[in-house]
Amino acid sequence: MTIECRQGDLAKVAADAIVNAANSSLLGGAGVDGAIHRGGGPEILAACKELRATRYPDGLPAGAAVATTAGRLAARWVIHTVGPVHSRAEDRSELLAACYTSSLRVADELGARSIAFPAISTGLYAWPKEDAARIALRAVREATTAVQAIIFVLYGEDSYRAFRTVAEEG
Ligand code: AR6
Repeated sequence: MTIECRQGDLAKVAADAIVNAANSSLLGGAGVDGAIHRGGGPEILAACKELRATRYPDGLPAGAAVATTAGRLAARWVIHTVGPVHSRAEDRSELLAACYTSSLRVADELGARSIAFPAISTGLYAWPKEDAARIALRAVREATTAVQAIIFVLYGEDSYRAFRTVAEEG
């Protein structure tokens, strides 16, 4: 398995699956979520609404993951996961790690060989970037998966640097 960190817009990446940092409603939002729905078009939202009407009437819980079409995006599938909101009072690291492992499990079910992740929870959900990078990289390195290529697509220079620094620590 290869792990790559690159700077850019996740919505433009042509991996088999790209992972959306969604919220429990699955009905869209800002950040990566906004970019994915904008780029993919209404098919993604329609699939998310269907999921809410069937498997997830109460929404998708934090740490879980579910796939939909990627609509007009270059990827084949969007895997939606919900990161935890960062808390100083409570350690939610396990939930953040679970976003990565649950997404890889869904990717395996789909037969995806490449997957691209954003830095889940590091935007609106306020997780410190370097800590999030450590949790993300450990989770994917320790996962048992048939996925061959994992790409972290980092939006800003600071996120990219945080992931690069942690990746180089080994
Ligand atoms: N490509 C890659 N990374 C991006 C992009 C992009 N196009 N846009 C933003 N980022 P966030 P969260 C980075 O807020 O913290 C949404 O409203 C961003 O700079 O997208 O998990 C959802 O609906 C940051 O480093 O996700 C939820 O309500 C990282 O992606 C909530 O935000 C994650 O930022 C989820 O918050």
